[in-house]
Order: sequence, then structure tokens, then C-alpha cells
Amino acid sequence: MAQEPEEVRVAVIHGPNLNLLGQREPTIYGRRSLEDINGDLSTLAAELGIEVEFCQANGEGELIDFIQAAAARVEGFVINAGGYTHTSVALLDALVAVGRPYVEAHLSNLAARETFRQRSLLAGRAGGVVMGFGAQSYSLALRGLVETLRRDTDEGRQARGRP
Ligand code: CA2
Repeated sequence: MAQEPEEVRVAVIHGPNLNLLGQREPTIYGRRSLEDINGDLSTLAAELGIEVEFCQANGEGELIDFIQAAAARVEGFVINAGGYTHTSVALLDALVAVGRPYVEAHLSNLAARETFRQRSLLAGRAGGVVMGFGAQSYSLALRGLVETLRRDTDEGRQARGRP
């Protein structure tokens, strides 16, 4: 009997202040609101045939609680940790602890910004990092994550001798 393809579910996480998108600093972060970005990602998720859920939180603890809980439901994460990208060992520890692949996304090109933004504590364990494409960074990150998850599933099937 033919096997049903396994359902892929991912979570997109937005860190502190990203709820303000579209309202201030449009030259750096663009004019699209978080709602617009999540809407675009939901459309892309439907095209890719996956399920997606969203989280935005301003607190480090809230983000960590979400990662720990969501790991039971999702295969991977797209994360823009905002300012915590540059400071949070705790967020890195949570992502590594749950053992799900993640792709880091940033609206701006961090390499072209202040020195303190050029270091990411999350990047070293990420499957990939996408930055500098504005809202499109998220869709590119989602595509990259889904391709990685599907490739890993296919390789796993082959290793188990399954079609
Ligand atoms: O470029 C990115 O995506 C960032 O993760 C955005 C963070 C920043 O701390 C990172 O260094 C780079 C900032 C998000 C703040 O978002 C705002 C949105 C509208 C108005 C003001 C801030």
C-alpha cells in the first residue's frame, strides 16, 4: 500500500519589538506589518503543503516556553529573535535542547549594521541564516527549512529501505 506523505508542521517565531513592524523605522525594517508577513507565510505554507503556526513575544522566557512546548508539535522553526539574537545564550540553549532544526531570519542585513548586531549567538547551530531581504527573508527561510526537512525525511526513508 502506498504510504501517505508525512505532514510537515513548522513554527515561525518573532522576537521582541517585531510586533511594531510597519509602524516605525520603515527604511530599515520595511513597511509590512507582522500581520502582513504572517499572512504571506500562511499563503506560502499552503503552496508548500505544510502547516504553520506563529508566535510573537517580547520576553525571553515566553519565547523559551513557546519553543519547549511547540517542539512537541513541530518539525522545525524559523526564528527572528530580534535583539535576543545578539545576547541570549538561554534562547540558544532552548533551541538546541529541543533538537529541532531551525533557520534564522532577519529583515535587515546584519553585516551592514552596528558591530553589536554582527554577532549572532544562534547562527552557529542554525541550519541556515537568511538576512537583508526584508519580509522576504522569512519566506526564503521557510522554503529552506521545508526543503531541509523533506530531504532529511527522504534520506531517512531510503536508509530504512522504504519507498
Ligand atoms: O533585522 C532584523 O530582523 C532584526 O532581527 C530586527 C531586530 C534587531 O534588534 C536585530 O538586530 C535585527 C529589531 C526589531 C525591532 O523592530 C522594530 C520594528 C519597528 C520599529 C522599531 C523596531
